[in-house]
Amino acid sequence: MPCDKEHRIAEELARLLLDTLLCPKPPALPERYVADSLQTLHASLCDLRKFLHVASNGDLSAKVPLHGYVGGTLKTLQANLRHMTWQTKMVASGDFSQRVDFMGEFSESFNAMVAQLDRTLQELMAKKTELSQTNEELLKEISIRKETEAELRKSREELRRLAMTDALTGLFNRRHFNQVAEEELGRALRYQRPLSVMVFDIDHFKRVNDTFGHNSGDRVLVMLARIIREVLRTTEIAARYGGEEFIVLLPETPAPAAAAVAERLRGKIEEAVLQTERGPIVVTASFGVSDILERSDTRVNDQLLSEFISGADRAMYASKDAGRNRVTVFGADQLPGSENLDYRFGSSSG
Ligand code: GH3
Ligand code: MG
Ligand code: MG
Repeated sequence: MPCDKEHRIAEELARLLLDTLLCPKPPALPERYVADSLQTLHASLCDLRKFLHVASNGDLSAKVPLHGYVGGTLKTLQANLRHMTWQTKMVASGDFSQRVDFMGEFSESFNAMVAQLDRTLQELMAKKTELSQTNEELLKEISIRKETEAELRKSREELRRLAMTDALTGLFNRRHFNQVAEEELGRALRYQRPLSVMVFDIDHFKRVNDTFGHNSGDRVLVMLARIIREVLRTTEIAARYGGEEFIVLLPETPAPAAAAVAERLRGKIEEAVLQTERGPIVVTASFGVSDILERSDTRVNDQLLSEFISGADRAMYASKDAGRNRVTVFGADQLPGSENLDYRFGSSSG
């Protein structure tokens, strides 16, 4: 049986060690306890407190202060927690193969969470692939559509161009000329601006065909179209009006100026030579020019346009009657000009 004193000392020691374990601030070891083992035990308990404090705040790098069973267990726990920290980092960087197996229920939840993350990510990737495929297909379709649209636009423009041009000469055709002429006539009447029309027809063209062949005749028509383009300004609108008959609309141009243009054209045609296998071809043409008559009524209709053109037409036939290869102005009595101009035809009053 221990005596009273021993019992008190044991009690005091137990209290001191318990307080060292339990109190927020550990009591110091009274100096009267000089035994080494006691000092080592007290110091170890204090170190253990410090270690646990630091570890509970998340620092897993502190050195475990104890050896033996408790120290070994703490080292294992510290190593496991460090490993788990590393595993979490690996998961964060996309490695979903990580599994925790030392922490019971936590391990199960952690592993389930990682597996779920893995599945979700794979589903997302699959969706992304699907979406990018769809996107690619859409882009392809859009570019095909754009191409088709561009082709359609091109064909439409080409059709529009074809619909307004004469295939042989590349000049405007009769239909398009009439359209433009109607617009120009309306404008000229509305704003009281001068406007002239010139008609010309190749002289004795039948003979050209008969002598040199139809193909050579065609080439003459093409040559004439080239001369027309060379002589005319871009504002002047030229068309092939019939087989070997051409027509030109001259905006902002009164009859005398139009007659001068016709005269220049006539001269160029007369000078031009087309070389063929059967010899050179030279042609002339007969011209008729007319400008718009003053009118109080500014409305344009088919009849007005054909009246306007028929003036030039009649002047052209007057040129034919007078011996061909000349220019006649419809309605002109006396106008200065070259000797080839014949102004005797027609009258604006009748
Ligand atoms: P005129 O001086 O009175 O105008 O005599 P012409 O021979 O030119 O007139 P006519 O009306 O008798 O004959 C016109 C000729 O123009 C007949 C036709 O074969 C020819 N012609 C019309 N269109 C074309 C064409 O596209 N190509 C060719 N090569 N000839 C054509
Ligand atoms: Mg003719
Ligand atoms: Mg003719």
